[in-house]
Amino acid sequence: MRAQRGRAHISGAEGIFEEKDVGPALLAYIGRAMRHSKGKPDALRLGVELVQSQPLIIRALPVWTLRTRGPADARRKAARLLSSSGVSGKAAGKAFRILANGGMRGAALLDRAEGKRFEPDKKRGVRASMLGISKGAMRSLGLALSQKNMDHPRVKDALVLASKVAAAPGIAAELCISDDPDYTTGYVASPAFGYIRLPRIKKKGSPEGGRAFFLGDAAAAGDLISYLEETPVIVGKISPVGDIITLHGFFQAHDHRKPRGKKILRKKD
Ligand code: WAQ
Ligand code: MG
Repeated sequence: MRAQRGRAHISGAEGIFEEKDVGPALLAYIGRAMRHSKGKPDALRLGVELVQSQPLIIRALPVWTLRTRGPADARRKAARLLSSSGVSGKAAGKAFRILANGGMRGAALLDRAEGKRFEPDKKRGVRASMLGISKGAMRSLGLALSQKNMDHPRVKDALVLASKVAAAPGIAAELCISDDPDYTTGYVASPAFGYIRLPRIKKKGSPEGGRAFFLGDAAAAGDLISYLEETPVIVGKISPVGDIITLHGFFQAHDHRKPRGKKILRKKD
């Protein structure tokens, strides 16, 4: 689904569905576009296509929410998480500047060392597409999120997208800030840490926002783009949804459990 008013992009969303669920899914997308906080669209396009190859089944990233005081604090914490995922300060700084400009439909694709960009079209960015979640995983996710008071279609969509991106070969991390003026929670996601929500990462009313994907291996950019755009991926299992914690507590828990990451984590909040 894609909705716009004039040339301005209002909202876009997609999923992978069984044939019998396509109709209800389209109706739900229409409802979401017509009630969007960015205003009523004057054009709404729906598209349906057959998934041609067997989707890859992946597990969703674990979810955490960090305690943040405001935009400066949330961004500082995002930068710390990115740095622990192997993203240089230079690359992170570039991503924050791109997101501050807003206006992209897709994500910026940057190498994690220098922040060099790899999107074929820098205005549009790279779209993660061909993604979805099984009915069973959707039900478990709804339950797990509602226990923490965060069951919202936006969170589910973002988690599915971030889980596909994090499962990509060669991805180090992702940074996301919504471009909706009313939605101020962003996230950093990485295969090493999971999906870490950052409330208050922008001021209410701000039109800025976007996504940046950080590449571990710049040579793999072509393969990564085709995976993101074309490989069908379905979330078939979820991971735990955690509480609101401090960055210090988060790093301590991860250091303690020695997860997939091989990096040395800094411990101070
Ligand atoms: N692929 C790549 N980039 C995308 C895609 C996609 N499929 N969809 C959106 N973007 C980019 C685009 O630049 C948008 O401007 C930007 O991301 C933000 O999109 O846990 O609502 O749909 O509370 O506004 C995250 C936090 C919400 C959810 C993200 O993003 C939570 C959100 P939006
Ligand atoms: Mg948006």
